[in-house]
Amino acid sequence: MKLEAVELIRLDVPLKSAFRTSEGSVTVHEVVWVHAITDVGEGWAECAANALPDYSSEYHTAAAGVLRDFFIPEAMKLGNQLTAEAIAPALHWAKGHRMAKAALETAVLDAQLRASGTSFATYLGATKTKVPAGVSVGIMDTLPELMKTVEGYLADGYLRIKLKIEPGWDYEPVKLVRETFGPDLLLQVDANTAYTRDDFDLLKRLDEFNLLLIEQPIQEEDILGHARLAEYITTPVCLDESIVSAGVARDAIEIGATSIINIKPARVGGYIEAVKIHNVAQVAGIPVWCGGMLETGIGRAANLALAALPNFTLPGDTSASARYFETDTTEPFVLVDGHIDVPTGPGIGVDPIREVVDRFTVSTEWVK
Ligand code: SMG
Ligand code: MG
Repeated sequence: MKLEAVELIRLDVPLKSAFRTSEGSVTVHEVVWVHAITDVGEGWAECAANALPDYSSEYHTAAAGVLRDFFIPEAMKLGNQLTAEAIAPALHWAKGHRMAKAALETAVLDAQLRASGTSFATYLGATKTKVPAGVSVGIMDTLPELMKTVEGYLADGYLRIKLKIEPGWDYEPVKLVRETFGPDLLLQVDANTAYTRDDFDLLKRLDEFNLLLIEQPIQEEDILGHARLAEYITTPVCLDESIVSAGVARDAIEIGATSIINIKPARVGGYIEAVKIHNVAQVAGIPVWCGGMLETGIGRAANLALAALPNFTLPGDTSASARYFETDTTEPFVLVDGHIDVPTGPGIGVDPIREVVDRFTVSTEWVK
């Protein structure tokens, strides 16, 4: 297999409503796609980097730049030795930029699997044909607005609610949701690093709500701080931003900083590394679930395949297309009895809808 050209596409996909986290608010999903042209066919991937370097240091135009200037030329240098498995070793010299690396690896993997008639699910080792869906609920201006939103998602059939929290939007909203929807609701929170080591008493107050987990309460580099917090509170601590590789996952588990892991393939450099984290966690008895970066269908399809691996035992942020988009870039993923079907076709199993993609495209750049 050989990489002949890559089209980098910048899309602006409108969201149905603003999505606010402790890091900021987005109303448009601004994203870069990698469209790989190989001698055996084409492949697609959505790069998870946000418009701003707020979730991590990566952002979409930087991802496009590092892909164009370094990663795509490096993959082209592999000549006919190109495989998806060869991408990470070839890019190993370059520090960081894991979302950009993941996008290139995923696009090449999509081409490779389409050519061999293999689905992502089969390649990754999936054992399920559908996966339970949770939904991530942004920070709202008012409590009534939050209640109405949660009620709507429960009516849709979502099996688990994740509330975004930050200082000033934590105890009260969590209490209200727990009291209103009862003790059986699967409920968790995500702080996106909004707290510090000085906030442990505040976070301990959430123990009374029997949450499934608290996700990334403090700074991503502070793994020891998370271990200290995990000793201090009863709510299980789940790391997201901190876990950037299987090695970090192994260490974080060993020091007790995380008893559940949110796996996002983009954050860790791709699906191959994501499976390694799944395996490390499985051996350690640590459950995992699949996170999300507001992906359109192109990114969501591959995440659903990953979420079908055996140690993904908690509902993921793998929501239906309608959670975010009036119009998705692929055939929409729909919620049926709280679950979403894992794509079965070759590669990611879905195709971009040309006229929709054209409508949302801001710019394209060919790298040859
Ligand atoms: O795809 O539903 C989704 C988004 C889920 O909350 C979500 N993602 O930290 O887990 C997380 C956030 C990051 C979003 S950055 C805009
Ligand atoms: Mg998170």
